[in-house]
Amino acid sequence: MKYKIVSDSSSDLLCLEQTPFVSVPLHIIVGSQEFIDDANVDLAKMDEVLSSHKGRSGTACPGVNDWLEAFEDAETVFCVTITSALSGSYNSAVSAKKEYEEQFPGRCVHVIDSLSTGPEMRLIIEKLQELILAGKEPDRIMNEITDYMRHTRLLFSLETLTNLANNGRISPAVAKLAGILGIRLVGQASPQGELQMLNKCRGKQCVLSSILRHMQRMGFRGGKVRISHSFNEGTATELMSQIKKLFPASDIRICATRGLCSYYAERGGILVGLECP
Ligand code: X90
Repeated sequence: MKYKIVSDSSSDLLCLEQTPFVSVPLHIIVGSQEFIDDANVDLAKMDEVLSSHKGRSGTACPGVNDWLEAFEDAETVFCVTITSALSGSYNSAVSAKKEYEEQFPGRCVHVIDSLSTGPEMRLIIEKLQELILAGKEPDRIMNEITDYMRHTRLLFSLETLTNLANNGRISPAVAKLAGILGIRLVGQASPQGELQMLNKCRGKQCVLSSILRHMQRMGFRGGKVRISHSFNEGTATELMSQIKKLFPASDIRICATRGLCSYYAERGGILVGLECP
């Protein structure tokens, strides 16, 4: 085995065809219960436990050993993490890289800070796979992926910011908007990998037109779009058909958020990763 792609579970991706791939789970802790964000996580149960839970809840990123286990025996690893601005996942992957390369001279781990999460990570992973399958060398792959990441964005719509606010992942100014009922927030991943608000919406139509407007402002003219939704397939599907209507050539795929993104995006949340020129 030569190449392997590894990411943390915030990518909402469990497996990949044709290329060795492993997802390393984050953990969601609700009172005395812990949900491991792997293929077996019971998302309906987690949602139920969270909605009746009154106390604290939080998350934990993978530890160094979790990453090492995922690297396994690969010669060259491309490791894609959630934004280092909001999680320790990247730092722990970098420590694992150092340990792995020391222990196995000749092997190499490239850790890529997505400065994002969910569907934008999937775009990066799919591009890595494409470059691997094209037979390119690791240095060339890293150059091309760095360039590709200048042309991907993340937009999202959130119905509540409670878990982000309670865990200190958003600025106090944004956190103030957390409890306003009926308001949905449309935002983007900032260039520094933080959550940045763009506008407030009341109702689904406003969310859809706001996302479409921002996509066009970012220069989207019909490339790849990856959508993750948290218990909101309806809005995701509607967004897909509106994008298709404007840009018939776009390549769009929808999936459900796994544990980590479900916890922070909460019920109704939509995440959109897109390519732009
Ligand atoms: O290390 C950990 O415990 C994980 C912390 C993750 C915190 C942020 C998760 C965000 C998930 C929410 C909306 C999109 C925000 C994107 C900002 C870059 C998704």
